[in-house]
Amino acid sequence: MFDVNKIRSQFPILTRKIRGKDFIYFDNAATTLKPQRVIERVNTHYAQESANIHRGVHYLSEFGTMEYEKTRETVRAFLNAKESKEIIFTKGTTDSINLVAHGFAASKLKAGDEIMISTMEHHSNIVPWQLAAEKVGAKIIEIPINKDGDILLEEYKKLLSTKTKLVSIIAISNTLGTINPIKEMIALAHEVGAEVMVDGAQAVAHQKIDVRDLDCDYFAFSGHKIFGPTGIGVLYGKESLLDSLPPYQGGGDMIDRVTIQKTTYNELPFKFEAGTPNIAGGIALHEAIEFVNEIGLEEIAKYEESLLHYATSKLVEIDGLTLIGTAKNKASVNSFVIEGVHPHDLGTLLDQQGIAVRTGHHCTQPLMDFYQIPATTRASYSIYNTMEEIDGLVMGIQKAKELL
Ligand code: C6P
Repeated sequence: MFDVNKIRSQFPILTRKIRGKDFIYFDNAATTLKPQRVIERVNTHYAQESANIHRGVHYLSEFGTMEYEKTRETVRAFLNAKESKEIIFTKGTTDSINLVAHGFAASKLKAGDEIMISTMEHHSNIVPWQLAAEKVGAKIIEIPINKDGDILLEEYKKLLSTKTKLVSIIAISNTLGTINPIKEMIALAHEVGAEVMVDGAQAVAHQKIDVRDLDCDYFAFSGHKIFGPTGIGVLYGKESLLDSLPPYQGGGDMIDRVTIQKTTYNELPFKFEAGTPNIAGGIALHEAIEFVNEIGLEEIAKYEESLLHYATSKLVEIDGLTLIGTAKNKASVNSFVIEGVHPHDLGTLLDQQGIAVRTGHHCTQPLMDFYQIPATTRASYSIYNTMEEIDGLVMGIQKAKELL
């Protein structure tokens, strides 16, 4: 049984006051809060286990290596990847996408090739591809959307061709909440021989991901958006494709043999993991994923759907409020604008009431251009949020409206 109070009790930050008020956190798409077990695992590492990994023969180094590699296996199982060597630890989603984009520019793209991304991509899934395209003279092709925030699948099909070398697509939009039909999009891209990268930053904490069922070639996510630490993320890639990419960065751990003139590289996954990694973050990511596994992603999705449904029904009753992102298949995000109210002013007034939302372009400026707005206010929900908190948000918005 899903018990929101039991879940809330595991997040120490939820007991604190912000500006003298009960803390209501609706900025979960930016980062999730951390449960006690994740905090403790980071603490224990530094207090009791501090050591570098993959290098030492002493006890703590070997222990740390074992724990870090345990997380790799946890992530493999979580994503249903075939091999744990297909799981590369990175700093986060941005880093994972840059790794693949760098590899594509260095070894797979040539002038005239096409990279397809949609209007709703996060800047992290736009700029790395622009950098790659600029290096070789490739082109960026935009997959269009409609005003509800749905991908136009028929247009997508028409845009795909043998020139398409890569499609990189957001699984769930951080701004609109749209759940994209990625499985279908992947299959269509494969028909023309393109590889597909999925930006899973907003997906992993909200829906079950099975990379083999999706048949995606690369999948990226960040630990901090799934109740884990910042500074640790994941790139999944099919083994043969990761093998075909050159290293991203040079340094310790990614080498096999170094001479002054030439280096041979380590095998997967270490070929892409140069330098001392975020050891504590990697180890604690195991706790975050186990936390999610124990609740169950189906239960999480069901509860969040009820939050979204309730919040949407309440928000649309507010005079002058327009939802941005009204796709049928949506995850727990409400972006909106209110006539005569600037999102930043609203965000500030909500903050004074202890309510955290995000305001701005949410790192999706092309999407703001598409809707011809400078910014939205975004409330994004997670498993510890309650219907009462949503009532608090609605009241907070009403109060702010009266003041503005
Ligand atoms: N979105 C938001 O408030 P990093 O920073 O690398 O952990 O994640 C980047 C990123 C990539 N893709 C998507 C879909 C994202 O939502 C994000 C992060 C946050 O919406 C911060 S801008």
